[in-house]
Amino acid sequence: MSFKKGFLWGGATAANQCEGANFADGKGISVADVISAGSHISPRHISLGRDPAYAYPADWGSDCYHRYKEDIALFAEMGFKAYRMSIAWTRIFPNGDDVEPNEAGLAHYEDVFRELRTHGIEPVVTLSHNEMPLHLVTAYRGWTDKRTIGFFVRYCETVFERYRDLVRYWIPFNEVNDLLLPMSAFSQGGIFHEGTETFLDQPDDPAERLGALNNVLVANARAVLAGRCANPEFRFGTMICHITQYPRTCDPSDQLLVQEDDLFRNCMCSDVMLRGTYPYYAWTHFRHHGISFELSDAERHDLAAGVCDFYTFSYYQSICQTTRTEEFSDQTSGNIMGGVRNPYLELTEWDWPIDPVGLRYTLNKVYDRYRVPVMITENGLGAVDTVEADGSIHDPYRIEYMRRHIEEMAKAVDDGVDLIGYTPWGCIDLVSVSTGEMRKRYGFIYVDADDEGHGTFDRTRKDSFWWYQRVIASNGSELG
Ligand code: BGP
Repeated sequence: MSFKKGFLWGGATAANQCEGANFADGKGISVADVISAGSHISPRHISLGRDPAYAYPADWGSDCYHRYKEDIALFAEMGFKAYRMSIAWTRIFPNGDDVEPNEAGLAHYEDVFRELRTHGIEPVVTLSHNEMPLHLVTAYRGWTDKRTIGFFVRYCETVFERYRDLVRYWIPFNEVNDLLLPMSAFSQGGIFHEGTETFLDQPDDPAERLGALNNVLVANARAVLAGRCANPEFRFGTMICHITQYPRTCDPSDQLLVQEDDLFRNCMCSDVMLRGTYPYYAWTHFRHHGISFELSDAERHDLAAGVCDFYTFSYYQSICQTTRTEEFSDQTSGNIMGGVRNPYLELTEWDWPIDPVGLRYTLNKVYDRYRVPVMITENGLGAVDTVEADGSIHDPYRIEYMRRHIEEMAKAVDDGVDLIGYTPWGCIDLVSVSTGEMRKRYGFIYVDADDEGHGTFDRTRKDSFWWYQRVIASNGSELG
């Protein structure tokens, strides 16, 4: 086992899924606050306002806003070296286009970062994790409007200035490539189409959506440039939802299909963010799909100048693809997108394929492509946990999932990949983004809350808590 000294073992959350306290201290309303509760079988509902017929799980989350000191103490007890979290944009600029920031929001995160530092935990901070101010959706149509770039950069400059000595690692956008899919139009693009009912099934205008994504990529570059002025020590990461793909057969047509889709979905955004320019295959794709958008000289310049420093990605699963759809029709679900079933892989309770070896494959792929340090900023198993009569929670399935993934990470390090950190998702139980449920749990720490937000919200250490504590203490060499 070969993780480097100072390896950033930790965990990850996002404000809208764990903070709760949705209307506290001047916070504005965000896109996450109008996406209703749902379940595995009933999709989350979207509207441009709060509909009394629905409940909104962002209202309660895991109550981390109030309990962050207790939570950080638990992270420290596990031995965390890093904690990936997000700032809710609406706590800093409640409407997004405000001229002055909300001091209460700024003060809150300052307290959180100081608390982390007190425990020797490095904050890794996402600036936009499905938390765009709703006002930017209704007044500007989200990222379709270039003025939104300026609003985002002002927000970034504000937090860079305030936390310049407290935070070093920044991730401007969570899973930036999700906007390549229609289901992220609202939550990431701030685009609401008349007739939208649910998160999973939104009307779509691909040209508008990809134009919005271009504005996001320009905003990312300008955030990097602003950050370098604020503090040259800042380090900026991509965050790609990497859906690793395999051809279902060795038919060369399946290989080509995967090559094309992998480049577009998994590589295009990080190519722009790390190489500073759109790759050739992007323009081909745009041309074939009748997509064009405005990219000024200044934007081209900033994309080239404001490249990121390290590569981060989420990894939960892999999928197969095939041109032989009649022969292989079995589908699996997954993070953002599913695919054709891989007969060699088991599925989680939510039908996501489990593929630890694919993580080693992916780490080698992305490191070979970019040759910058790599961090895995999300990975984990969503599962239902049972609380025993004595209050204990035994989660051997989670330990097994993570053990197998960490083993493959170690092999990737031996392969030569410069892996610098691992922050598995939902280190403390939080609300699922795809289903809005609480029962789909990822945490090492159990939160006593149900899908309706009922419960004490008390925290309990699961078996995986003690296991991960040993993993960190041994720098990844004790995985048993
Ligand atoms: C990623 C998101 C996270 C997280 C994770 C797990 O796409 O960045 O916010 O939620 O998926 O997905 P889910 O919550 O649907 O289980």
